[in-house]
Amino acid sequence: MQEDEDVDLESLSDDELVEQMHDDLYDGLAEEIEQGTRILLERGWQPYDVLTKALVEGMRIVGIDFRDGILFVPEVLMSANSMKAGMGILKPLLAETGAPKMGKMVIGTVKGDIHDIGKNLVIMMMEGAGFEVIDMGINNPVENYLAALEEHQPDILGMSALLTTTMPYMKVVVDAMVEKGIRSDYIVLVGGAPLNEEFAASVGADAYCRDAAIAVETAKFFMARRQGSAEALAATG
Ligand code: B1M
Repeated sequence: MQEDEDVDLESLSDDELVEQMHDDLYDGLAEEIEQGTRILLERGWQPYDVLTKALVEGMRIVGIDFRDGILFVPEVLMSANSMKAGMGILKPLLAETGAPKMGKMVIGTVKGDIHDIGKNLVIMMMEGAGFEVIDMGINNPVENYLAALEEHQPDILGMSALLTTTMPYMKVVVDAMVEKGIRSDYIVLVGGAPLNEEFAASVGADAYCRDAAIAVETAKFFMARRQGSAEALAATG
């Protein structure tokens, strides 16, 4: 790890560069993160590998020191902004164009929660896999979810929560859908670091998605099942 701010990123080996990017993310150096991202791509790295090995892993390290009281909110915000700068370069590469639409999803972070990096990654990966995605942003009360479902008529509702204090709000949303008699019209997928499968089942979601790649796989699985049932229904008249 090099502390020198003027380190020449081009001169580093791939492993050194990835390690340096973890440091730069930690230090909230957005320009360096953009440069490192570009260099790895120029060296033939797959966008998904740059995302997971350099950026997501860097944020994991930031999270440990945030938890332990070594980093504070302003510093972590700078790390988050640097991560977003790198994601901005990867986004068009992960989002293929012209692919037939696989389905439509609306997704938002729940009320009381302003974490959006994970949600944004899910959006990037879903768009890359050919889904149309409507981003509801952060801090969404139940009314926003219901309005978005009505307006956009998606196949999938996605919810994200990063705090143990906000994740129970997902049940408020699912309960409201049940109450309105629309729960079975949608596939409900949930995600966020503190969740797990048991929790997803307990709030009445269809599935928990551990990461963005699994969100894509899960969405495809449920869309295929849905289309299969529709075809079966049509066949039986
Ligand atoms: Co916050 N924060 N934070 N934070 N923050 C965590 C979550 C925390 C674990 C840190 C820690 O203590 N180690 C902790 C939560 C503890 C808990 O509840 N158990 C925490 C805390 C306590 C807080 C505050 C309360 C701190 C304070 O103010 N004292 C505060 C709360 C603000 C609020 O929301 N009301 C707060 C604030 C912030 C910042 C604003 C500084 C910043 C957010 C910036 C932003 O998002 N724009 C921030 C950050 C960056 C983090 C950490 C460090 C990183 C989160 C992240 O972006 N990870 C985080 C520590 C950690 O998680 N290790 C932490 C990278 C991202 C790619 O992963 O979000 O898990 P993740 O998303 C993954 C999967 O979870 C999944 O796919 C994604 C991609 O693979 N996924 C989904 C996520 N959503 C999905 C939805 C789906 C499917 C999959 O739908 C279908």
